Amino acid sequence: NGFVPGNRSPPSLPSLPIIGSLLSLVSDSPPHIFFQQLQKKYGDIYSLMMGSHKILIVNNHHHAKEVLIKKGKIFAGRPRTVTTDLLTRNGKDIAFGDYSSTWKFHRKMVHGALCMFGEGSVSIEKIICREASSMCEVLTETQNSAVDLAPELTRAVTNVVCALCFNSSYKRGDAEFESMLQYSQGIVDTVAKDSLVDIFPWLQIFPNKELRILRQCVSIRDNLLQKKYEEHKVDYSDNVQRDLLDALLRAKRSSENNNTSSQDVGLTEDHLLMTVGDIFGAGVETTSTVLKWSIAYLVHYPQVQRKIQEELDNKIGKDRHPQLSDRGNLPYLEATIREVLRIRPVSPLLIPHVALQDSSVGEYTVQKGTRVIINLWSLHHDEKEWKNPELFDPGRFLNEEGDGLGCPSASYLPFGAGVRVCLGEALAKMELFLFLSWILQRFTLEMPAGKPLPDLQGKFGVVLQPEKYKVIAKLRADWEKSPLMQHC
Ligand code: HEM
Ligand code: PLO
Repeated sequence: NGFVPGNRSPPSLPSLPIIGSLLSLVSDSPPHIFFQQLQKKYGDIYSLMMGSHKILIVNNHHHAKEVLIKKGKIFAGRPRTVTTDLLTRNGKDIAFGDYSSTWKFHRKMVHGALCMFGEGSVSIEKIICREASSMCEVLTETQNSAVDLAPELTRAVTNVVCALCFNSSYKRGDAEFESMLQYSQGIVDTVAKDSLVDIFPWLQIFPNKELRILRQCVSIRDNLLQKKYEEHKVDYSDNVQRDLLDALLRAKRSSENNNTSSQDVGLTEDHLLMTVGDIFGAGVETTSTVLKWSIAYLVHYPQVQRKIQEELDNKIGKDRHPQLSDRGNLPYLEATIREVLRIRPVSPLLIPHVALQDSSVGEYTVQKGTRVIINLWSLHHDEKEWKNPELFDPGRFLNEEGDGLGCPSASYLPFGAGVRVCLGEALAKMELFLFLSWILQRFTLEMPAGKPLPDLQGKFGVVLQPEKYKVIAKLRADWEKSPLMQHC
């Protein structure tokens, strides 16, 4: 009938001159929910204008996979925005950097460094267990009092990524750690939120509180990164590779010895610093956020917590610590982690992608330069794919017999997919499994008497964070007697 796929424009929101601001002004809902609501009127895939930029919003998994996997390379670009440019020295990092040979090279380097730790003598597992153990000691001390676990969870996660990036770690109360917590929260609160300056860059010339905070926080972060870099240069040796920063330094030196300009291969000091900055930042903010969500849900659903503990008691007992090789034997814990990542995805809109050439999604044409937002929230809350998507039910990830994992829907991409898939997926999964199994083997998490349960809505930003809450970590029956209490 003359229909050619890919020659139609997607439904489009009325293009008002300031539609960008309209999004945040017209709706009380955060963008991922608002974009999900707009599906009713415009369908699963629609476009809108933010300032002069055309944005395509994708709300179902078929189209999402076409963008991320089938046409992954075409949609592998990243937009430049005022706030991410400030954070990354104009896109010299991996996550917000555009598709280029430099970007590919740095992704490969990080991948290599992460693999080295998997096989190397100090395996990631050992590092995570060391931190889990130290965290459990602190929880034992603060037992029975209401505490915000966030700082301790974050310190544990930070130390894992610190070991990976800088071969260092932080003690409790370390001033540098406290300052990192502060600047990082400041960055999360202000970067990549599609605020007005990102839509209308000329607004930068006016005083802007958020931008001022971002500049301040980035400058504190940059000083920290620079310090680590200088320290590494001093005791660097070609023969030992202690961490990611050493791996990057080695690549830089070898390119310099071969007389290739570091500019050409993207191994300038800026690029090195921004790559470690990404891994350090992502390593800290993502995993700690998921741990905070997990604990919030566990106190809301004590029956889920009990079931995980039963599984831990049956499969591991109280005489030894959980280890990575137990992962296959603890399907209910694994299912709970998957359900947390479904119901509260860390990155509900992923990071925007950009079409590097003219292309299409489904039956619609997409012009080069269009920004594509994958609404992971819609994928994870799609009623056609998930029964009662708002309900927290780890059981949905189990097979029919309930003794192993199943795959309930293809509409599940917590780490993205394709060319831009998360670089830390394997690391994050190891951490989530080990930290949660260590905690729940020993402690039961409860709300302090008379306090309301944690809020489950979340604050939208570059990561979807839960609001602060306090819980009580109660040592489980018989734990004082466990041999693990003596030498943990
Ligand atoms: C990108 C999720 C942990 C490093 C991403 C993306 C998502 C994601 C959704 C964007 C994919 C896209 O734009 O298409 C998560 C979740 C985590 C997690 C749910 C924890 C549970 C980590 C960790 C690291 C990391 C621990 C570091 C070791 C990165 C990097 C990118 C990325 C570097 C950018 C990749 C690129 O643009 O090429 N992650 N992440 N992530 N993640 Fe993660
Ligand atoms: C978190 C705050 C840090 O201070 C800087 C930083 C670097 C990398 C970012 C991360 C922040 C937030 C989560 C991001 C990560 C890169 C990939 C990851 C965006 C801003 C996700 C989930 O996509």
